[in-house]
Amino acid sequence: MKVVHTSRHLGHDPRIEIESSALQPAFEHIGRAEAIHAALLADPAFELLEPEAWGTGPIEAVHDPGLIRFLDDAWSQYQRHRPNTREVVPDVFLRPELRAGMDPAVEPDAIEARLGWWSYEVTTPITEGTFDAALGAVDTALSATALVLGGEPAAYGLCRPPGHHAGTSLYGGYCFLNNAAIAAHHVVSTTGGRVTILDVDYHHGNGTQQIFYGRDDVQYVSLHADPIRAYPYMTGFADETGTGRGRGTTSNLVLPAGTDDDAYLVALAEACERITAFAPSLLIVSLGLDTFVDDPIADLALTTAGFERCGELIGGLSLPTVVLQEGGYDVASLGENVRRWLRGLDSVRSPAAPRADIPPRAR
Ligand code: SP5
Ligand code: ZN
Repeated sequence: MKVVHTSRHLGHDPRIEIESSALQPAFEHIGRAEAIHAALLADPAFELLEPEAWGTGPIEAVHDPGLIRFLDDAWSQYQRHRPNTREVVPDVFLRPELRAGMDPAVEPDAIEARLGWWSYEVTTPITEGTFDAALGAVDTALSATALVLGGEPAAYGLCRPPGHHAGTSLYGGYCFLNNAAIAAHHVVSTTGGRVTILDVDYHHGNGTQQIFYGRDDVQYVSLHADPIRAYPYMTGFADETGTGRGRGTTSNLVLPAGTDDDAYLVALAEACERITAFAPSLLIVSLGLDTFVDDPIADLALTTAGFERCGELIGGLSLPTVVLQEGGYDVASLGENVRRWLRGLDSVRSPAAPRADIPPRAR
């Protein structure tokens, strides 16, 4: 299987984050992607490639251009009056009640206010090279997608930073730009096909859900810890199923603490049924390995062998499949968990079959 990877992720280098009301070593750090890279490099079943440069066009098709401008200059604007700040994090947030009864707010000028305008939480520091790393993760996602549109049955994009918590005009949850959503929109807009994003990260992908909530050309199916106890707490409940044209195209399957391999595979089989009913021309998997039994910020109980079974089950859908990295924080096992998940996917696929519903021009 082809793997897209870039060292540009090294630019996003947080050492600390605020989590559970305490200052902690950052859970989302460069060692994660380095561990996955090392595990795939050591296995001859994987061929590593650098991404191409896609520019900001495909990003602006999904995100507010103001968010892109903010990410481009937030770190340097902050340094101008607070020099030598390593990790930049908001102190305040714009809640509508702050301006209740007044004129609606417009994007403010002060960096403290801009941080609280574009972010919704405090666990996602911006460092000096964060924007370039986020652009590199989008290039990685789009390049992996191009491989699959070009006829590869599957490809993996080692995206870092991850993307599924980033919304149209919002960053947070270790995510700045929504790699999977940008890839999905690119497929829909260039091929006219339908896309499913299957999100198996431990956390609900609030950003991906928001971006496609009113659309019927991209299905969003997520398995995640019940938001009654798990981040992002505000979204991901089972009764969120889409709106307008998008009614019925969002599925949230919520899981109790301690869910093990067998119980998880039952839920994943249900997700596969909903995907089959939607009949997409291409599948994008938002792959989080934070469902692992030893993950430091999560409470599910999947094993390395369970991840291989998950890959097999999804491979059984026989859809052209783009796998994009999201979360997973037990760095000691992360590389092997990704490797086994991808080997599972690959083990059941037949060689690339031409698909009638993707025009040859776009492949
Ligand atoms: C991509 C991704 O996996 N983002 C996850 C972001 C979660 N960040 C905040 C987590 C706060 C959870 N606190 C759980 C208490 C366990 N010590
Ligand atoms: Zn996660």
